[in-house]
Amino acid sequence: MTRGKLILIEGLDRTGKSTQSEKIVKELGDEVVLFKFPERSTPIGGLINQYLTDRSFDLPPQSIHLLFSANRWEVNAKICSLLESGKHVVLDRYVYSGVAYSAAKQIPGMDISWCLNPDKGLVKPDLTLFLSNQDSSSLQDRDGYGEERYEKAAFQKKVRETFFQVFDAIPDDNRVIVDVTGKSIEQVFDTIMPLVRKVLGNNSEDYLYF
Ligand code: ADP
Ligand code: FDM
Ligand code: MG
Repeated sequence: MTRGKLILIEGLDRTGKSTQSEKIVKELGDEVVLFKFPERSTPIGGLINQYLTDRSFDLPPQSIHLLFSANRWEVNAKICSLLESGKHVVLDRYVYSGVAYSAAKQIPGMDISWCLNPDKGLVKPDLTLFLSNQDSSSLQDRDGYGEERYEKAAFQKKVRETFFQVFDAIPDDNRVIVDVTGKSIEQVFDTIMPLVRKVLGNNSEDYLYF
């Protein structure tokens, strides 16, 4: 049996990651399992959820960074065993968000390399689709924007720049920047689904790791 493939949907807040991840899973049915990071249902995920939604619950940037990474490690064994069993896994955010949001805070010592370290050893996706909107300010009009800690225009702009620095720092031949500016949900889906199908069709057995 060939192993399943790991597909990651990345991007800033409200670029359509969850919408597109869910559409991929709906399209492919039983052969794929969806995970969303942060996974808020675990013990560590509960702390992360509190940090994101309750401004009176503060943590040092280093601590929350390590919790986001620990949250990925909490779920890692499950993801790996699904891949081994031949199921494909779709991720809604993962390591790149982890590094970009923390490094964007520009805390002395917390550079991209520091931020990546606790994620080293996690499986690298067979395909990463970064949903990129040229104008992050237009995203503020979408439902729910501004409810959580990082949803502020100035910080989002910084995160966008940092994502591209992270992409320069972490080589990945399987990463595609998808320009979603002005595209409808269906137009984005029609752009990404052929890329997903192509990756699912190749029979590489080796895993890549961060
Ligand atoms: P994310 O998971 O990246 O934060 P969502 O998928 O939750 O974003 O989408 C945020 C909001 O924007 C939702 O109300 C969704 O229906 C809407 N939306 C998603 N993609 C598009 C698009 N291409 N054009 C217009 N609205 C969109
Ligand atoms: N986020 C997400 C991080 O800061 N680090 C991480 O490792 C991950 C996975 O959490 F603002 C941020 C990004 C976003 C917030 O994400 C919650 P969702 O996709 O809106 O649930
Ligand atoms: Mg989402």
